[in-house]
Amino acid sequence: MSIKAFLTVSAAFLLSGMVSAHEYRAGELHIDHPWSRAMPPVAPTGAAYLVIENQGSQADRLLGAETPAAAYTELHEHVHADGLMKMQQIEQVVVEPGQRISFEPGGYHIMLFNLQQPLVAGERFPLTLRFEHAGEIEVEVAVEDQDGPSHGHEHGHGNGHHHH
Ligand SMILES: [Cu+2]
Repeated sequence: MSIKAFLTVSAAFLLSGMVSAHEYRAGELHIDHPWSRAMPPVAPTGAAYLVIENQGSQADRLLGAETPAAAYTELHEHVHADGLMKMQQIEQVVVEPGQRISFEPGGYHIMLFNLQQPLVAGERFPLTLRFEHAGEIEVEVAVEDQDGPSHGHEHGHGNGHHHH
């Protein structure tokens, strides 16, 4: 193997290591890659994203979430209103059998209010998801200094930067 090929492989390995997915299972629910964007230390709020897949035969509902990283959380979605994107609180997120729902910038997210600690890239914090049927699932949210695994379109949310 040439030096160049070796370096390329190493870089690819490092990169994949940094964004390595982590996943969780509770009953028929599959939770993939909870993550949050790194925020400046003064930021009062943040947001957590993840993917919920229902591999069972009955619908379940995400009712809320708790984390020591924030005083309280709300389930949010983004909506178009009068040509503007804005976010609003929702009571629950229904996950139908076979459905896969992505929480991502510009869409569903778990809003973190009154951050109790800075969201520093590379660190993780626990988050407990509360489902109607699956009950409580504790996951670890990876803080990432990037836009996350999905690079879909994004609308302003806090002071997140956007690089392409
Ligand atoms: Cu929000």
